Amino acid sequence: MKIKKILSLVLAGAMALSIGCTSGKQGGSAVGENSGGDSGGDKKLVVGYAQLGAESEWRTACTNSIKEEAEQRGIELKFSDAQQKQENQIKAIRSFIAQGVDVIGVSPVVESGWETVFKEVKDAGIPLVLVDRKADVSEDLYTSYLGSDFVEEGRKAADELAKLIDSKGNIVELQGTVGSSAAVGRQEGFLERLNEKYPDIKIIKSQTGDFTRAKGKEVMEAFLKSDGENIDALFSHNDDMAIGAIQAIEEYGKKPAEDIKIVSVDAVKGAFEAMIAGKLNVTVECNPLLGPQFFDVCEDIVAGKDVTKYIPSEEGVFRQDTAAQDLPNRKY
Ligand code: GYE
Repeated sequence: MKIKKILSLVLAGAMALSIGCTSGKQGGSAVGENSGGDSGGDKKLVVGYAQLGAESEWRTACTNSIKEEAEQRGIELKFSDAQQKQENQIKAIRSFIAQGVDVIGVSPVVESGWETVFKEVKDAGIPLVLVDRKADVSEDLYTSYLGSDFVEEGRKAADELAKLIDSKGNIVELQGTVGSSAAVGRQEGFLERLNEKYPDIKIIKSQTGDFTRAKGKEVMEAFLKSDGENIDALFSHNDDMAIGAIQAIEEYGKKPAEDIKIVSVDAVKGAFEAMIAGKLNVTVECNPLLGPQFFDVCEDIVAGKDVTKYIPSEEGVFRQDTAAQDLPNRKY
């Protein structure tokens, strides 16, 4: 009797073990335990993340958030920086497929041109999560999109800017990367608001500064050269370009945030410093700390849970008058 009992226990144990071992990438329980960190012999969750670049303070915060969170959860992260080039992102995704990762995350530098490679991901049976920026593909090609409502950010920026110039005047616009969902959405929301509510605000110049400080400065210099005496305000699609533009405005001999009002997007620390120095009026928040939400989704997907198609991040607006109080609480 006793021996029988021991034998059946051993058998049950062996079975449990073999289930544990074969619950490969789609296995639920193994992943739940993994998320706690070191879970004995269980398979680690392996995630490939194709970051788009390192063009701004926002991007650095986003990258750090993802790397730190992966480490905390004991997730093996394969990270790639595409230096703002779509072809590099596509290469990275293909290499993640070849390595057989459990989930792929990508922040698409531009919206178009993803169909082929996303289909390859789907054919390989690997779930795909869009992080931060959207791609213009059919919904069956990705599992979830996690990020900001860029159109809403554009609307908020228009309202803030209108307040600063009494709903009338000439403005210039520094756009983000051409064809990126962040730039497309921000411009759409901004224009929508101008058309609906502020007919006396005119955009007299609009050009891309590719989300970088250097380009923001260069393009603002060109705006000032041709229309310097005519510009009442600047709408910049991100803080880095606004910070570059501030330099250009000062070098031109005008006072940023006074002679030329400035509203930008992101709410990175550099923007708070500029507001405290009285050189930037408003920044609309766009949250880059996507690591925790990203790996929550990855773990849920692999555990076979239902995930929503769009996961929004929460965001606010910050103005010059409270910048000094706000800065110590900012995490990026
Ligand atoms: O606003 C900008 C960055 O995609 C939301 O990309 C992101 C944008 C962000 O370069 O600073």
